[in-house]
Amino acid sequence: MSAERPVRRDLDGSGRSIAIVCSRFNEEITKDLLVGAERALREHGVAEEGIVVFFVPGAFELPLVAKRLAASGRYDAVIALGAVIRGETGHYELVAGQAAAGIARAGLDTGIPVIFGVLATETTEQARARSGGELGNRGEDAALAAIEMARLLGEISAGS
Ligand code: INI
Repeated sequence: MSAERPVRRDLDGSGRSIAIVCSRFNEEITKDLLVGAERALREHGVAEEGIVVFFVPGAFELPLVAKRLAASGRYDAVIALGAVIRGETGHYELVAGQAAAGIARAGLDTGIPVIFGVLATETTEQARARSGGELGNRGEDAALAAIEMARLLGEISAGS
């Protein structure tokens, strides 16, 4: 079990609408990232109906769906969750690199925060440690980043 993370009182997600796109590849890991992300969103005030989850086959498919969701105008932020593990693939660099580049592009192209919640590790054990194990949960980190970025971009738009 991961150590319990204190609620960040400065991050208030109430009234926010957040989409999560989650890869099914390495599902044993990504389901824990998803649990962590949803829990952190709820703990920081995002209502149940403000959280929408979509699934894709693998990390390579995350950017297209993330971009479509970001461009829809329905969400304040999009969180992309996945796990790319080198031990299990010869094309680790390609999948991880394309996922990272595509997720960054989705945010830049749409102006909506698209958060990179993709683990890229050497081993399954390293991924476990970062998805609710001794090194925390990258899904939770991604949720907090989504709320922070939604607030920041809102403030910039409002001119404050
Ligand atoms: N997808 C992942 O999310 N993680 C991986 O580790 C991985 N490996 O090992 O190859 C992976 N491959 C699938 C890829 O993301 C696409 O779904 C597939 O190539 C179809 O486009």
